[in-house]
Amino acid sequence: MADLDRAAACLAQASRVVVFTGAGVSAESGIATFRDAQTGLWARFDPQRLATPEAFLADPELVWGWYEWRRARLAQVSPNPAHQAIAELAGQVAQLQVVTQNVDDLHERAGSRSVIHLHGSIQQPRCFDCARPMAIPVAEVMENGQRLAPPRCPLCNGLARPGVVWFGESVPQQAWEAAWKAVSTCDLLLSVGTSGAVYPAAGLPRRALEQGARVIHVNPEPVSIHAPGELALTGKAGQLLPRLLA
Ligand code: BV8
Ligand code: ZN
Repeated sequence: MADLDRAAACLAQASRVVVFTGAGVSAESGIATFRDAQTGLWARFDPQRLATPEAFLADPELVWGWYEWRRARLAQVSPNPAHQAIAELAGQVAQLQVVTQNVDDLHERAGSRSVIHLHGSIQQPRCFDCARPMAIPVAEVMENGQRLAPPRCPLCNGLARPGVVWFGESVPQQAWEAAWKAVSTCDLLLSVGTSGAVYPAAGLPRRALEQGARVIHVNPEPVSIHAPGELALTGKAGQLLPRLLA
């Protein structure tokens, strides 16, 4: 039985599904992933160097400018067929929970509800000092690498920071607990477009396998699988998911 048929059979038997996504699910919307050597976000900047509180404090204009460029880019793109197929899946299974590592809002814009954002949201800037949410209109167009001074908090004069989880920062407890609970009780985890490089998020598919769920990976790169309950579909999410979830 072809892998896609096996995956579809798994899905047909599933009633509690988690869709776990990474940057690859947004790639066909035109949002650079982290690891694409040519266009990836790492290509121009090393997020591990930039996506940290230390980097922000050392050079707020560089880091704020990088995130605002990403936020301006997001305003110019749309959800792709992968996001849409995931949103439609909610009407086909008894329980569906989307857990994303992405900081974009493309799942929500495709119609997915109650998306768990393990690494926060680029759409929710807040004050670095008092954490007050700050509604900051995004610049129309920005060049990648353009420096921009972050606005100041009207309450305490602290600097605005992106509402994302940086390296070395903890995943928000509520988000982590909700994700852990969903993964611990699902009978199928669909892992879409992730290199599995960043922890603790990357540990979620293993948790699903350990508790007896099936795991299906969707990635154009081959994904090494370790357990009988695991399946890897090689291909782009925007092409495979509409066929798998049809
Ligand atoms: C934590 C938000 C600790 C920001 C992100 C040393 C010091 C400190 C911590 C660590 C350390 N060593 C390890 C750690 C832990 C660290 C970590 O895991 N580091 C890695 C690099 C080794 N983790 C952390 O720091 C986490 N916090 O550990 O806290 C702690 C504990 C107690 C108290 C205090 C602190 C927090 C990590 C969160 C970082 N923030 N994002 C921003 O966006 O700028 S991570 C960011 O990178 C993403 O959110 C995502 O998680 C990750 C990128 O991975 P992917 O999404 O998988 O993307 P990638 O480009 O890698 O892969 C894309 C995939 O898609 C590829 O496989 C590709 O083939 C595929 N693809 C491409 N096209 C398609 C496709 N698939 C389908 N269809 C397509 N069309
Ligand atoms: Zn403040």
